[in-house]
Formats: sequence, C-alpha cells, structure tokens
Amino acid sequence: MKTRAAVAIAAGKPLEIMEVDLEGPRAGEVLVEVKATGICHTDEFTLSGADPEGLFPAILGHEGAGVVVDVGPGVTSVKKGDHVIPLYTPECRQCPSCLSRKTNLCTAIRSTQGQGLMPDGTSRFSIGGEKLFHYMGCSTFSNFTVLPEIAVAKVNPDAPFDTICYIGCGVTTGIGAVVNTAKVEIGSTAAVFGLGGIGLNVIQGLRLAGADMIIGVDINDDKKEWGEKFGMTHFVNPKNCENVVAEIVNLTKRGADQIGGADYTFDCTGNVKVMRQALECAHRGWGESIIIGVAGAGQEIATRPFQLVTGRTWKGTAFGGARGRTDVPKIVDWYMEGKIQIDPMITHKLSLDEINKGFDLMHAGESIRSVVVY
Ligand code: NAD
Ligand code: AHE
Ligand code: ZN
Repeated sequence: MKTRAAVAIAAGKPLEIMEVDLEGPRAGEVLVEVKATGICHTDEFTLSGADPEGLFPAILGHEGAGVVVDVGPGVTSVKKGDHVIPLYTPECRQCPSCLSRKTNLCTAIRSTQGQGLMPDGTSRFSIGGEKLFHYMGCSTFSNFTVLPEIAVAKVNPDAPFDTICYIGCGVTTGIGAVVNTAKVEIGSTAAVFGLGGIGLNVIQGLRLAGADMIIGVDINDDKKEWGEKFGMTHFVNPKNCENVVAEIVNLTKRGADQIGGADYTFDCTGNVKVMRQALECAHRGWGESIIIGVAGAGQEIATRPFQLVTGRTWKGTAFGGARGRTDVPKIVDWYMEGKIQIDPMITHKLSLDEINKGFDLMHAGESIRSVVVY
C-alpha cells in the first residue's frame, strides 16, 4: 500500500513529506493506522545526527497512538479495530530480561530494532524500490506503520488519540522514572533538571508519589509557570545563581545536621554537565540521581568517585522502567480517570505537512509537546 510519511532523508535536514510504499504485516506483525504522534526530543536528537544508532533515510517518530487495521499470521493478542499505542520498548514476556522481573528492557527484538529493521531483518518501508529504515521499532511519522505484535499496547478505545499518543513516550517516561525507577516515598525532596516534555511529567509523578519539596531547574524562565502547574514547589534558573548544586543543597537543608541535598534528582536534559550537577546535589548517604536524558555520540559522564563513596547512587531509566503491554493501558486509564494530566502539556497540534514547525518550536523552547494529528 501507499502511505504518507515525513521522511528523514539525511541528518540535519528538515523532514520531507511524501508518499512511500508500505508492505503489509508478516507473521507476528500488525498494520496500524497512526492517528496522532508526539514529537519527542529524542526524534530531534536522532535527526540532528547526534545518535550513534541514527540511520538515514528513515521514518522517525515513536510517540504514537492508532488503530489496528490488519494483522499477520499468528497474531493473537490484538485484532483489527483495537486501539493501540506503539512501544519502542516491547514486552515479549519470554526473554531472559522480561522473565527476570528486574528490568523492562525486553531483548526479543532489540538488535534488529537498532538496525532500523523488523525482527526478520527486512524493512516494510520503501520508496521507488529503495529501502527506508524503521525507527525505534515504531516510525509513527507515517500515517500507517507495521509493528511486531509484542510492540503494541492495547488501550481503552474511548481514549482520544491526540492526547494519549504522549503516553507512548513522554508521560510514561517521566511518571515511570518516579514510581518504577526511583520508587519515591511520601515526604521526599526532589530536584528535576530540564522542565520540558519529560521533566514536567517527572514533576507530576513526584506530586502523585507525595513528594514534599519539588525543585525545578531550567535555563528558561518561562518554565517556572509550567512547573508550578504540575506541582513544582521551588524554581532555580542556573543562569541566575552562582552554583546550582549549592543552591539546591541549601534549599533542601533539613534536620539537625543541616547537610542538605535532595533525596531524588532527575536529569531530563541530556547534557552530561547537568547530569553531574544532578548527581552532586543528591543527599549524602542516600540520594539517588536518575538519568533520563539521552546524550550525543562521544559524550561521557564524570564525577569524583567520592560522590558515590559517600552514598549517592547514579541510575538510568528507559521508558520510565515501564513494561509496555502491561503498564501503558493502566496509564491510559489513569488519564481517563483524571488521575494524571496530559492535555495542558500538548501546546501545539499540527498536520503532517507542518511537522517541521514542531521541531522549530522545540528548538525555540516555545512548546512542551507538539502533536501531529493525521
Ligand atoms: P525538551 O526539549 O522538551 O526539554 C528539555 C528542557 O531542558 C528544556 O526546557 C530546556 O530549557 C532544558 N535545559 C536545557 N539545558 C539545560 C540546562 N543546562 N540546565 C537546565 N535545564 C536545561 O526535551 P524532552 O522531550 O523533555 O526530553 C528531555 C530529554 O529526555 C532528552 O534528552 C530526550 O532525548 C530524553 N528522553 C529520554 C527518555 C528515556 O527513556 N530515557 C525518554 C524520552 C526522552
Ligand atoms: N540510540 C541512542 C540511545 C537512545 C536512547 O537511550 N533511547 C532511550 C529511549 S529515548 C525515548 O525518547 C531507550 O529506550 N534506550 C534503551 C534502548 O535500548 O535503546 C544511543 O546512544 O545509541
Ligand atoms: Zn521519546
């Protein structure tokens, strides 16, 4: 079949909207009509050329929602008409990682996914006979896409596509980092670096978890109001203070020893210098710092080992530690029940033809989430 898609022809170039060829689903695969897709900073990261796994030409996009329109042989868990969210972290429930119960990082199809291919090592997308690469196993910047059955979560059919698409990455990553990875306790203190599409969801996760003090950190002052909407109690702009680590340590001084430091800190910037700041303002003895941001090729983190010797823990999280087929339908239900907010964070709705505007808005710091509605 033919489908309209935004194609990433080469690193650093705007996406090109065109009609591409899409082969139907093979065994264990499903064809999904994508109804809406968010634009995540990770799409920008790959398009920029900073992603060591970046491949071109490709169809990017990994934050979608849509309807199953066809299934290949052997598919049992979803059927035509089901509403689904594509999963860049699949859940096969059979691989050693899924069975370990220690991680959400299913390994069933990770190697072919990283090569921009379906699990059988081929691509379903092409143009004029030339192969186009899939992206993160999702390619939601195409109106129709093919996904492995283990990489779709079946969700409440009453939920609106143009908001729940954000659960396909940003919402789940932010809230999941708090509840699955950090396991934040009631009364905790926390600092969140980077108040974009991910950081604001960390903030709403912290409020949900009952954190007492939620410090937001961003170099853009406009983000103060945004953070406050979702539960932030204090705001720090590193540009307006001498030392952001000292500032947070000061703000969090509690108890007789007045040591200071947040119980939990989160990097949602992808900047390795910020990752260090986030670690070093975590509390001596028990503070945990969670890396969510994705850093470019060649970037490395550094700190004095003494920071870890004195009891701080450095952790990372992908997709908020969520097991997609199990957890994503629950998060959609939380949204439908009003337990979490999504709508106010979706600042822009665009057509596929306007998708490059979504990247421009992100670069200008003017959007939280732009969503393309097909
Ligand atoms: P975004 O562009 O919406 O937000 C980034 C925010 O960081 C902006 O508000 C920006 O002003 C702020 N910022 C930039 N430099 C800063 C600094 N030095 N100090 C403080 N704040 C600073 O991006 P997003 O969509 O929220 O994504 C954030 C990061 O998370 C990206 O690196 C993205 O690739 C990554 N990500 C990771 C996962 C995962 O599973 N680990 C999932 C989604 C996104
Ligand atoms: N390809 C990059 C890493 C990109 C990355 O870390 N991706 C996150 C999801 S970001 C979503 O917006 C992730 O899930 N990582 C785990 C995985 O298996 O990819 C690189 O550095 O090579
Ligand atoms: Zn993402």
